[in-house]
Order: sequence, then C-alpha cells, then structure tokens
Amino acid sequence: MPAVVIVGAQWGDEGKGKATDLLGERVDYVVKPNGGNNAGHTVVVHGEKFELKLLPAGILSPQVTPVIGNGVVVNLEALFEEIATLDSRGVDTARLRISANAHVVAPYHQTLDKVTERFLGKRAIGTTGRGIGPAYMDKVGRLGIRVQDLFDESILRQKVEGALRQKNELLVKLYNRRAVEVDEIVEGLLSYAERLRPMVVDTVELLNTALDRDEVVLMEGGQATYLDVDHGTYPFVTSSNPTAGGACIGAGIGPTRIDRVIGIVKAYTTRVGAGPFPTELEDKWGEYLQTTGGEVGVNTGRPRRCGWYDALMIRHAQRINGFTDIVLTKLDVLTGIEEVPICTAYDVDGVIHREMPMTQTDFHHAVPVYETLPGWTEDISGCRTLEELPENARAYVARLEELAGCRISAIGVGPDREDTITVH
Ligand code: 2SA
Ligand code: GDP
Ligand code: MG
Repeated sequence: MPAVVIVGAQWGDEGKGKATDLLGERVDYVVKPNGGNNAGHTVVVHGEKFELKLLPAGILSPQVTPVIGNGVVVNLEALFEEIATLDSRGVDTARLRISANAHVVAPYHQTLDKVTERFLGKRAIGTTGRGIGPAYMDKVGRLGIRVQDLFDESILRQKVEGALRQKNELLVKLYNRRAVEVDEIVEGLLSYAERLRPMVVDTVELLNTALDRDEVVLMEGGQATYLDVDHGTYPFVTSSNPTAGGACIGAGIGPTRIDRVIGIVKAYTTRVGAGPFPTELEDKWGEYLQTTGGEVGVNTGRPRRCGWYDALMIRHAQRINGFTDIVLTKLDVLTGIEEVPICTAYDVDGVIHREMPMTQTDFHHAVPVYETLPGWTEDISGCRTLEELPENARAYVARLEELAGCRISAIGVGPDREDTITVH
C-alpha cells in the first residue's frame, strides 16, 4: 500500500485520529494535508489519552515521520505549545517535518475570524475561532504569509505590510477594532524562525522519494467531506478541501500514487457548529448519543449535535472520495438501543429523495425517512472478529455496507487502539 488517504465521511470527529494511529505500525510517513489547529483528534494508546490539534496523529508512532503538508495553515504559537505538551509526555517530536509552502495563521487572522462571526450574527458559521477561514482567504487572495517567508526578513516585512494594509481597513473601519502594527506581527513571527528552521523541508520531495522507495505514506485528512468548501454544506463548512482530491493537493502527491482511500464513518452522525443536519435528534436519543458517545469537541469543548446514521450522505461521500474501504467507528455506542434507525431517504416537501438533493435549500428541508433494524444489548467492546459480534450488530453493519456500496474493513468497538475489529 504505497499512498493511503484517510477521509472523514460526515461532519468530522468520526475517529480519524484513532484510525491513523492504528495504521501507524504499517506506515512510514503520516502527512496532514489540510486544516490547522481547528482539528481535534483524541487517540487512546494503552489507556493513555492524547489530544492532538495541529499535529498529525501519526506522531504517536515512534517509527513514523509526521509531516505538516503545504495545504495546512500553521499557527506557530499553537504548534510549539503542542510540541511542548507532547515532549513533556515523552513523545519524540523531533521527527516532525513542515512544508516550506504551508501558510501561517497570524494573530490578525484569529481576530478576524471572531469579529466576522459576530458580524454574521444569526448567520454565523460556528467556527472554531482559530483564524482558519481568514488564513485560507489570504492564501487564495495572494496576501498570505508562508512558512518560508520567516527565513527572509525583508520579504516577510513586505508581505506583512501588504496584508495589513487591507486587514487594518477592515479591522478599523468595518469592525471598529484597533489597527495592527507591522512590527508587532513581524517580530512575533520571527521569534519562531530559528526553532522552526530544522523542521522545514521540501515535503513534496521528502514524500515522493519515500514513495519511490516503496515506503508507505498516509495522508490524514482533517475535518470531513461535508465540511469541504466545495462539497460540503456551504457556507457551513471549513475553508479547505478535506476530501481525497484535496489530500493530493495538500500533500503534493499525485493521484496515480494513491492505492487506498479509507472513509472513516461513525455508526451515527454528529456535527459541531451551525448548518443543516437532517437526522439531528433534539430529544432524549440525541442526549443519549451525546453522553454515551462522549460527543464533545476536542478543540473548543463544544457539545456535538447528534443524530442517526444517514446513508444518503455516506453514499454521496463515497462518490466524492472514491473510498476503497470504510472504517466504521463507535459501533459500541449503539449498544442497548432497542431499535436502531437508519436514514435511507429524505422527504423534501412531499418529494422522496433517495440520493443527496442537488440544492442546499432541499437539504435544509429534508425530513429523514427511516428504516429500523433490531438492536443488541450485549457488550461488544471485547469483540475482535466479525463473528464475535451479536447477530443484530452484524446485520446493522451488513446493511450499512450495502447502503454505502463499499466494503467495511474495520469496526471500532471502543476508544483504545486495541478496541477494533479487523474484517478479513
Ligand atoms: P473553521 O474553524 O473555520 O474550520 O470552522 C468551520 C466549520 O468547520 C467545523 N469544524 C469542525 N467540526 C468538527 N470537528 C472539528 N474539530 C474539533 C474536534 C472541533 C471542536 O475535533 O472536536 O473542538 O470544536 C472541526 N474543525 C472545524 C466548525 O465547527 C465549523 O462548522
Ligand atoms: P477525529 O477528529 O475524526 O480524529 O475524531 P475525534 O478524536 O475528534 O473524535 C472521535 C472520538 O471518539 C474520540 O474521543 C475517540 O477516542 C473516540 N473513538 C474513536 N473510535 C471509537 C470507537 O470505536 N468507539 C468509541 N466508544 N469511541 C471511539
Ligand atoms: Mg475531531
């Protein structure tokens, strides 16, 4: 398996971190292709819990070289904080490599994220407030600061001056904030330059020569398919492309080198932030999933909205990403529910849709149509083979596989690395 992509199939927090960590033993490089410190992965290794934000989950496997790809936006303060936390817990972070082309999240990006959300009022996106959107806006608008700019003070100064001419107009005139000083930003960024220098390399060369040597590179997508700025529930999305195609761009690896695209799918659905969510449960079952599943944002501590499994979303995600396999996570959370609903169609103002509607308006109006399967009460957390699962749990998995049109190759039955069924 030369290059492998891991993609979230829903709205994030499907357990991508755990899946990456699990594959870690067979992988040489783990590259994060998109997003920044808006991500949040909880990985439990032999009972010890790690929370990762900006760093790829592969950093927890000693033989893996973790890489921050060109498609990432890097908050340097958050980077060094996370490195310090992992160092203090005995994780070797010296192996980390960062693309010279990755963009920097500057303090004014974070300010702009927060004031824009306030400005939007009821139409706010519910961002993580980490400055991710404004940093990507500057990248596309050609006003961004790249990691490599920190090694050339005069270029850095010119770029910061250019960016602040526009940002200060916005901050002062539109948002009634104080203007940001060029020196303050330049000095702040330069203070990280020497610590950053040994980590910064041409990651395209690093990763592609590794592939030439038949080493395994795993691209660990952040966020998820329905948070993708092109394919997600726009405008309630993040500002990058956390889909399989986006991983190629964000890592600098050509699509012909990719062998497997693994979709990470939660056995139910969750979402953080605003936006449509047809199967959302605002009753005791929503609360049940939230509590039993421990559905709280790793990064911001926000409770995640919860709902039943939506088969239309997964089938559409399968098309967008071309999954070769699905890893189904958190099946254990459904234990004890007498009858487990699966959304197999939407009723949109009296019209039945069996595939994702074309327009966002229809998606907003979609009322889920459920098929219900009998549940199971047996504790499944100790199961390690498909055969050990209760019959009803097996039937649930088989039905999801059929509806997704894709093989389920592993099933999560608990948060620890070991709590996994590998399907042969
Ligand atoms: P942003 O900050 O611009 O990327 O926010 C835009 C939307 O993307 C959503 N988003 C996320 N959704 C789920 N999980 C994410 N990471 C953290 C986690 C979230 C947390 O793993 O728990 O701690 O709150 C993540 N990152 C971005 C966000 O909610 C907006 O809807
Ligand atoms: P990510 O953003 O996709 O990496 O996912 P998060 O780490 O934000 O959220 C997934 C949560 O579910 C984490 O707390 C994991 O420890 C936990 N988790 C992952 N897989 C399983 C599973 O199969 N069962 C249970 N009970 N928890 C899981
Ligand atoms: Mg997460």
